[in-house]
Amino acid sequence: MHVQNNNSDTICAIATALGRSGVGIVRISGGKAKELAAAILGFTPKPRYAYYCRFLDNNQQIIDQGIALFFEGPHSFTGEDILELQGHGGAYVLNALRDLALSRGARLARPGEFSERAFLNNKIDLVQAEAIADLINANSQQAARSAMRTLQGEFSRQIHELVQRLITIRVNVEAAIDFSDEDIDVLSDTRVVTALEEALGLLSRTLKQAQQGALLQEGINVVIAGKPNAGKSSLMNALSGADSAIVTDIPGTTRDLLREQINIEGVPLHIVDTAGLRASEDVVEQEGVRRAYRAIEQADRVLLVIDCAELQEPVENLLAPLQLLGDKAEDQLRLLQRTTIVFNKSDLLQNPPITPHPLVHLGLQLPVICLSAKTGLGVDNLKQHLLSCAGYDGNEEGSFTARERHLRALENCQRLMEKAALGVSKHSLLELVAEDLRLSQQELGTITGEYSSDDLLGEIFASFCVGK
Ligand SMILES: Nc1nc2c(ncn2[C@@H]2O[C@H](COP(=O)(O)OP(=O)(O)OP(=O)(O)O)[C@@H](O)[C@H]2O)c(=O)[nH]1
Ligand SMILES: [Mg+2]
Repeated sequence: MHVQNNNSDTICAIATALGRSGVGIVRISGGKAKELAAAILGFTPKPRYAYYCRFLDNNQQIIDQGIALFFEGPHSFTGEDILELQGHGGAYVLNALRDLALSRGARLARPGEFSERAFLNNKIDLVQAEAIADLINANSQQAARSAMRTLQGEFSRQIHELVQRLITIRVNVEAAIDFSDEDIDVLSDTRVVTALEEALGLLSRTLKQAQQGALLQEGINVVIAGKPNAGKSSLMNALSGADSAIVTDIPGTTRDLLREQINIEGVPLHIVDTAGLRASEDVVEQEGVRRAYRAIEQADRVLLVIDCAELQEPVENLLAPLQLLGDKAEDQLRLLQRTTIVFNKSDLLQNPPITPHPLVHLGLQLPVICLSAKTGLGVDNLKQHLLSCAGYDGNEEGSFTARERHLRALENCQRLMEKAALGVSKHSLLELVAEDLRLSQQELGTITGEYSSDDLLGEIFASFCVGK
């Protein structure tokens, strides 16, 4: 396992947010924590006792009075000795306590360094460490609960179970290679095939739960695009319930990208309003349109907003603002697969279609939604549609927070195991099957941190806040 060479330093950080609050916490972890406790408190605290006492500076002046807690390693969050000083939550007191620890040999902790030490000392694995950051960043109950499930080890438990199953299968396959002269024929042994199928079933359930968790954590990017005056900014305001975008009847009102985040059933939607798509002589507008196309390229879902007055236009005309025609067929398809047609201003129609038929282009069915950004009629429909496009199954109960890198590792593992299963059924060389199984186990190891490069660890912990 990777060990940082400065792991022996004693680290210190203000663990609470800066500002004014009732309580603020300074945290110290490492070999000098006990000695620092004796100096600051004037006595050596017993582990796991709460002391209401004075915090003294190097001249025995009182900085503050509060609660001191001492945890002796390995029975602490980091696995090292930890001193926690809970003082009054103001900048002066907390800075003074931190500086005092620094003057007595501690150094400032890097972001996430406490969690990194907990990982390096085997108190938690990598997914659990990441779940701490996800829990702190969670802004919905669903996201917080799925982060908590990972933190409590649910994700790790499933990964370990998969690893155990893979080890058993590998032992059988390796034995068949080693004793190939003898009478062990693994390929006709249905146990290996069944075990692989069962493991694949478990893996696909884990992947599904992880996808739901990742969705709750990261959400999807939705870009509102269309011709000027179609009502894009009005739709942005209707979705967010705020009056953030300027709406006027002058075509070309929106010039720049405007971003809002909303939560639908806990799934974060990052919504982008864009400039109306049209050819323009105006340089500012031209730049706005360029930015709009760039946003469309990066969107998970594009809402192509069209005025209901164009309801009867042929589909080619309706899609024209997306400039599909100049692109390659596969690019067009990729964009269309991410596109929903939104007919807006339905309040101006006598009989607005309640469930409009999908429009067909290049053999693809494009979903169509009819709504009024002005009255709000149909906007809930659009929200449910976006949730289903995102793949959210509404079942937060079973999900656990996961990141893009976990999903990638699980998908790689799935691919390798399927290849191994195919190898067994086609009586391929056992050595090849064994290698695929070895690699699939390694993929799982990257999730929990058994196989991780220093770069990856650095990247993960650098995104944490200081003091965690
Ligand atoms: N009747 C009706 N009018 C609407 C509706 N949505 C938008 N409008 C009107 O259409 C005009 C244009 O609305 P915007 O939201 O500014 O349109 P936009 O697509 O953002 O326009 P640009 O930013 O210029 O590209 C305004 O006068 C809105 O009041 C709707 O659902 N019904
Ligand atoms: Mg606008």
